[in-house]
Order: sequence, then structure tokens, then C-alpha cells
Amino acid sequence: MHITRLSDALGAEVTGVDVSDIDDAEFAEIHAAFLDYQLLVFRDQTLDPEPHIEFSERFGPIETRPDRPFTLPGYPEVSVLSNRIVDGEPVGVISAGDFWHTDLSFGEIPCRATFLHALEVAEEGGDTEWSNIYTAYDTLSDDMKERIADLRCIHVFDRRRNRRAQVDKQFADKADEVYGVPVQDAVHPMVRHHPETGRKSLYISPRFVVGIEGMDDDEAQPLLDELFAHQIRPEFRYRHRWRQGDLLMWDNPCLIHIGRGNIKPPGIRHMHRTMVLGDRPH
Ligand SMILES: O=C(O)CCC(=O)C(=O)O
Repeated sequence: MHITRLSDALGAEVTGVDVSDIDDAEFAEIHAAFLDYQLLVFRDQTLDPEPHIEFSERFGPIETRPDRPFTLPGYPEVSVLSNRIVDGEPVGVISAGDFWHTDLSFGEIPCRATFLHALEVAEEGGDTEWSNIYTAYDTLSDDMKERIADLRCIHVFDRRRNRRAQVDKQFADKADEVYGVPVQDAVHPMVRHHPETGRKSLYISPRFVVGIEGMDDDEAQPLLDELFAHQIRPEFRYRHRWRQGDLLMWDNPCLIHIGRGNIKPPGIRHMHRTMVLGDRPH
């Protein structure tokens, strides 16, 4: 197995391994690299749904929400992200992740790791970008660190309640069905401790955070705007150009990410995704 850093900000490429056939020593090496680099890019993976699920489950239980749209038939653990249209109907979520976010932060127990496998990639477009929110926290001024130390943020699933996120075009005529699902808001610390490394991250994102507990919006919204801008400074980021067979896994407590979309027709980008749950943020 070869592990090579991808950027100064985050990420490493892993070659010479088939994730559907790893022993305990290889798993330990992957796990250690995951903690060191936050995002791992496994090249050339041929992965059916079962081994994709099995590899994911080595890191925790997979989230399965009964009302999640576009899961793979027979595999509620696997979501389909795709711009393919068959008989006029999309076969997957067309633009998942179109605002900076960390996965499932609207849940009481958010996502620890996401696993996204590229079965087909488009010639142009469809990149994904990550930003390191460990570094975002570390580079705040001491005054700001002190100001936010005990703040807790309100994370909301329903895009209609977030002025920074628009309703997804694909679901515009089904907004009640897709966003009106009974998901309770979650309140999480703005400064989160990573469950394994213990490092602090700036655990907010414009897609899900709409306010700060106990703080008037007159004060909270400008503070959030300032921190959202800081989180995505170019030097904290890595942008991935996908290759067919790539399996990417990323560590949600310390990264935010965004799908850049803009797939040039007639390109098809077709992906399978699993999400593993982690700890209650503290
Ligand atoms: O498809 C992408 O590029 C990003 C997907 C994403 O943001 C997600 O699955 O959470």
C-alpha cells in the first residue's frame, strides 16, 4: 500500500490496495492514515454494494433513513448520486451537497465518515471540494477562540428555513415531501472535539447552521457570516477531480465539503454513497 499526501491542506492518495480484501494490518494502516489526512482517495476500486457496505461498516454503523430519496434498490444503506435521466426521470440525487456542509450535522448523532465511490465520471465537471475545519479553528485569533468557546449552534435539515441555502431544483415541486420530513433540529457545540484525535474543529456550515443558541440574530448572523467565510479560506482546501473507480472516504468532524456540479452534457457522473454514524458532538 502506498500513501501519498495530496495537498498541504488535507487528503492523501492510497494505491496498491483493494478495500474489498484487506487484512487487520492494512485496516490499521488505513485507519491511521485517515486520522492523519482526514480524506483518503483509494484509486481503481471495483466495488459492488456488499463490499462497499462491509468496508464502511468497519468504521461504524451505516445511517439508513427510511425516507431518504434514491437509495439503491435492495440496499437502503447505499444512496445513488447521479445525473443520469432514464425515461425522463432522474435515477439519483443530481446535485447532492451544493452548499458547504458536513454530513448529517442536523442529526443528534451526525455522520462520522462518508464513502463515495465513482462508478462513472464525466469528462468535465463534477469535482468535489473539502475544507479543513481543524485548521479553520486553529487559525482563529485568541479573542475569537475565547468568544466562541461555549457557543452552541442550531443545525436544521429543512432548506426552506435557511436563508443561505436554496431548495434543490430537482425537488422544487416536492419540497414538502423532501424537506418537510420530521427531523428535529440539532444543537451542537460550535467548537467540536474530534472523537479520536481530540483536536478541536470549527464545526459549523452554511448549509445546516441557521443560528446560535440563546443569541439574537443581530449578533449571531454577522458572527456566522464571518466564521463561514473564514472556514473556506483557499489554503484550507483541496479540490478533487474524480477518476472512475475512485473511492473517497472523509472525516466529517474535521472537514466540510461541497459538490461543485457543472457537469458538461452529455457527461454522466454516477456514484454510490454510504454514511457511517459517529459520536454525539462534544
Ligand atoms: O457529489 C458530490 O460531489 C458531493 C456529495 C456530497 O456533498 C455528499 O454526499 O454529502
